[in-house]
Amino acid sequence: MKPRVLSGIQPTGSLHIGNYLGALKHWVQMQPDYESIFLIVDLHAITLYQEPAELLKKIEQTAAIFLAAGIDPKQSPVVVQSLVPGHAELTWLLTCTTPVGWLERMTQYKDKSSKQESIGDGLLQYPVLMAADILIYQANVVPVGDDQSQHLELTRDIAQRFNALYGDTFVMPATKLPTVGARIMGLDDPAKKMSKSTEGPGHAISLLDPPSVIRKKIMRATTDSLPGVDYDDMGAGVANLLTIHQAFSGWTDDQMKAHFAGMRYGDLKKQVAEAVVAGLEPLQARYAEITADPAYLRSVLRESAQRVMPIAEATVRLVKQRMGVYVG
Ligand code: AQP
Repeated sequence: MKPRVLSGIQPTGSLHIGNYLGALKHWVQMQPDYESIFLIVDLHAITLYQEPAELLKKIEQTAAIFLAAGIDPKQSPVVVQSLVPGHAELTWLLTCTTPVGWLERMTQYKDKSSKQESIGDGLLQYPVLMAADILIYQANVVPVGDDQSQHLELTRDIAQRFNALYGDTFVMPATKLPTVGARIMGLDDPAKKMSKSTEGPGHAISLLDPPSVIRKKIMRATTDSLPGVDYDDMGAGVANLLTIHQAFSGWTDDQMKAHFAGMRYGDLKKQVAEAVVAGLEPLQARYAEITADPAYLRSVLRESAQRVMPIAEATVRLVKQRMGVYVG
């Protein structure tokens, strides 16, 4: 039996190179060695208001990007979270055993709630839904970017607490972070992580940006006032550009240093832009093919949900039995 991998992405906007380098790229690489399930977490997306017609479009766009990046749906189901009712059901059951103080401490909650005038309860419960996504499939490994590490720790706390209260029920999932690209920063502000929901034309590189747009965004990226790359005194913007290059090129630290040390920022940016353009070219070509056949994409989503449903139902039934909830 291969260990089971579970991960997901919110269909909240255009997927960017942070989502790709922090998550999607590694999912593709892990497929042969793991039994994988990949989620499009639309129930997470609605913890903040989404324009309904736009959300529907983004769900299918995200699915198409998964396939274009190299997820093989025959091997790894691509599941829209809301098609499997067990996610919401298990969330309620876990909510009842999760102290509210654990949720109020989450950095992402504090960050996102501080930007809202009034906060929906869903934003606070977001990490419980994420715990349910993982625990419902009894996943062994969860590959994510660095920003999700805290939620993964909480998932383990939730699972441990449940197991302690009701007996061994959940597998304890391990976090898997990429060695390069775990936190890609905004091109306009390297103090903030690149994010789908951050506005600004120069903030993120979308996976579907045409080459001319990619080049323009990188040439305008924030660096610092030094003339060129100095490995002993490096600003966050330059470090971010080098990380992006390394994550796409796969060069070692030594290769990077030998090539880029002393290079002027204009030349560095040109080379980073070309690495990104070349790295995204195959994905963009496959995306065009996949979206030309919407019926195929919809059949993948329907069949994927059918495939995972029995696993989800079995876990929910077990959890209910453990808690003494009536299962008939
Ligand atoms: N900047 C990033 N660098 C590396 N990895 C990242 N991820 C997100 N941003 C970066 C990883 O992408 C996966 C999917 O993330 P998500 O869509 O579930 O939500 P998020 O982490 O909140 O990502 P965004 O882009 O910032 O979305 P919004 O703006 O909608 O909240 C995760 O594995 C994440 O770690």
